[in-house]
Amino acid sequence: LNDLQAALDQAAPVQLQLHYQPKVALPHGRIVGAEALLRWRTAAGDEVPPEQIVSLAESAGLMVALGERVMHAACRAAAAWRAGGHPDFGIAVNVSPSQFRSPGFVESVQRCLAATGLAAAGLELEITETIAMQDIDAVIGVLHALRRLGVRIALDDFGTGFSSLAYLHQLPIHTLKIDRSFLRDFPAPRGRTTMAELVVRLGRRLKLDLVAEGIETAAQAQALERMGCRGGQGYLFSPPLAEGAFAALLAARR
Ligand code: G
Ligand code: G
Ligand code: MN
Ligand code: NA
Repeated sequence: LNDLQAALDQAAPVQLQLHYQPKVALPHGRIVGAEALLRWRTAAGDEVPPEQIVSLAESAGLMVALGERVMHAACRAAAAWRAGGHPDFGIAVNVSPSQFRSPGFVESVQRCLAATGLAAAGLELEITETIAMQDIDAVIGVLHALRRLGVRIALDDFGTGFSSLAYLHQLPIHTLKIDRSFLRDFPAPRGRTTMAELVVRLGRRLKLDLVAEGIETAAQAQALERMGCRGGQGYLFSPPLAEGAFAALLAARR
């Protein structure tokens, strides 16, 4: 915990880094954006998994500050990539529960866009079912305020939490992200229905954009595209990359 506080205190945050995993159009893999993912290598050289960083930061009351730092860095990078020849590039940023519920959250998003010059449509905030299911009316209010800014909203890890379908229908979101656990048995032998397929059908029925996570094989990418899932992330295309490596990949794919 003291280490995390120290990592946050540093003027030049070399220990805390953002990696970027390409988000691609299916089935071919043209890069349309990226998801920003937190990485922390401690001074002692240990890699701390992002879930652990987030839960540490949450319990220490540091998550709002950390979340703002992440969003700012990701938006700054995305603005540069849009200006540098990828005008439709979209950056996806994960939002933690305490961050989403903090009173000034919508204003902090607005400030971040103003400070980085990123067009609102270039930012997609990823919220989890845990966020979405608590105090649903308040959540819907915040989501509408974010939509009024022009920001996009994705529901992350869909299907792994406890959201009810009745609530899903009410949530003003743009995108459903299909959790990578659903791709483990996918595609299935002919005739067998998979969870991935059910989620894609549900998303299409609700007229949501779909992004499948954890795509590892070309067969998965093709099957998803055939069902109508137009977005994907996964090792088939690229793992999360450090900022410089991601920029190089983006430049090479122009
Ligand atoms: O990169 P990796 O697969 O290890 O990330 C695991 C999970 O950690 C992500 O799916 C995401 O939910 C969470 N995570 C990564 N970066 C961030 C971040 O900046 N903020 C929040 N709240 N969660 C993040
Ligand atoms: O936000 P979320 O928890 O979904 O973050 C995605 C995480 O999943 C990334 O941190 C990344 O390390 C991991 N990941 C990304 N692509 C793949 C993949 O194709 N296979 C597996 N097993 N993990 C992946
Ligand atoms: Mn995510
Ligand atoms: Na996810």
